[in-house]
Amino acid sequence: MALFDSKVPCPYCYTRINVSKLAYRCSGMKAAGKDTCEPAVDARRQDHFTDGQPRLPVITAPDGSDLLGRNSVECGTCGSTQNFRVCPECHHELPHGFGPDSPLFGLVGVRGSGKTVLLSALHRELEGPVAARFRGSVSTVGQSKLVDSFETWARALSTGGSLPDQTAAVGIGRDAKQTPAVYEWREPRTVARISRDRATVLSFYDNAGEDVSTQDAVLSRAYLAASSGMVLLLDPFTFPENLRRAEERRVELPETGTPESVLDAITYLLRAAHGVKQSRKIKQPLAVVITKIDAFFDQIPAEHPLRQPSSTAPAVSRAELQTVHDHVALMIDQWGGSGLLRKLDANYESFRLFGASALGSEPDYAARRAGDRGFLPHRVAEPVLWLLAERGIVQAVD
Ligand SMILES: Nc1nc2c(ncn2[C@@H]2O[C@H](COP(=O)(O)OP(=O)(O)O)[C@@H](O)[C@H]2O)c(=O)[nH]1
Ligand SMILES: [Mg+2]
Ligand SMILES: [Zn+2]
Ligand SMILES: [Zn+2]
Repeated sequence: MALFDSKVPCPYCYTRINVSKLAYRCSGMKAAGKDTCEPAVDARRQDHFTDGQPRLPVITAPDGSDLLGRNSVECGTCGSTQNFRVCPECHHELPHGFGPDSPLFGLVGVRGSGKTVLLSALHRELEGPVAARFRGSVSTVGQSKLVDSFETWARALSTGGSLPDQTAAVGIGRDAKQTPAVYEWREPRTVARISRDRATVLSFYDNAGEDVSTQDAVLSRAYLAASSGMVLLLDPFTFPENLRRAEERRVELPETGTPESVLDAITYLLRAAHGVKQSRKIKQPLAVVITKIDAFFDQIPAEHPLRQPSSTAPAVSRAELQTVHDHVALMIDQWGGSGLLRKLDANYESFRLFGASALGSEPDYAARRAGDRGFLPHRVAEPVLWLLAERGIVQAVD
C-alpha cells in the first residue's frame, strides 16, 4: 500500500525514512536456550547525538546491515521477538504513534530571541494545562537531556533563579549534538465510529536557527525541510523603534540582525528546503511569535485577549486568533516593521502573528534574574495550538 511506503521525517535526525522499513533494537528478552545480547556503544547514536551510552544491539542481517521491516523482526542472536522500532539512520527509538501520517512541527529563533526560556515554559504548559484543556495527552518520548534541562530551568526560574547563560548554551550546541526534545501529542478521536489514537510529533531542538549563516545551517535546513509547520520567534527589542527601550532597560542585544533579516534568512532556507519557486508562496504554516510581550503590555489594552490568560475551552477560537493577529500586526507596524509584514504576505500562504511571554513579567536583564513575580508563562502554547488546528488535529471554532 502506498501509505506504508511513504517517507516521514525522523523526529530526531530529520532524515526521511520509510515507515515500513524500520530498524529494531533488541529488547533483550531472549528465547530459552539462546545466547544473551550484550549492551555496546551504538556507532550511529554516537555519530548523530554524541551519545556513547551502551545499549542492546540493533538487529542485523547476516551481511551486517540492519535488518529492516514494518513489524518487529526477530533477533538472530538471542531470539527475542518483541523488539523496539528505531530510526534506520540515527538509531533513536521512535515515538509509539510514529507513522505515515505523523506531521512534525518545529520552532526556530535567533540567539537571544527567548528559545530556551520559552521551550521550558512550553514544556510545562503542554504537559499540564494544554493536555487537560484538550483532554489529550502530551508526553515526552524517551530520555532527553534537553527535556531535563527545560525542567531544571523551569524550577530555577520559579524560585527566582538565574536566566540561562547564552555562551554556555551555545557551547553545548556546538560541541555536542543534542537530541531534540520530542513530544507526542495524542488525542482520542473517533474516525468512522472507530475510535483510534492519532499521534502528532513535536520536535524541538534548542538552538535551531541560532546562526542561520554558519554550520548550524546544515541541521537547520534538514529541520526546516522535515517540518510541516514552524514557529518563528522574534525578539520585540530588535525592531528599529524599540532599540531605545532596549537600551533604557539594559537589554543585551546580540548581533543577530533585524527581525526582517531574520525572516529573510528563514524564508530563504524554507524555500530551498521545500523547493518552492520564487513565484510561489511557501505552503507550510508559519506562526510568528513576538516573545517577551510582557515588556510591551503598555501598548495593549488591558481587556484585549493578548493580555488575558489562555482560554480553557477545548477548541481554538478563530475570532481570538484574528484579534491577536491584528493587534500584533499593528504593534509591529508601529515598531518600524512594516517591511516584515509585507514579506510575510509575499512569501507565505498561511501565517499568523502571536504575542507570548515565557516569564510573564520583565526580568532584571542585566543581572540575568527573573523578576519578583517569578515564572508565569503567558500564552506560550497558542502558536503550537494554531498549527495543530491547521492540520485538523485540534478543533477550531469561529
Ligand atoms: N521580558 C522578557 N524577557 C525575556 C523573556 N524570555 C526571555 N527573556 C530575555 O531574553 C533573554 C534570552 O532568553 P533565552 O531564552 O536565553 O534566549 P535564546 O538565546 O533564544 O535561548 C533572557 O536572558 C531574558 O533577558 C520573557 O518572557 N520576557
Ligand atoms: Mg538558548
Ligand atoms: Zn533518525
Ligand atoms: Zn538480541
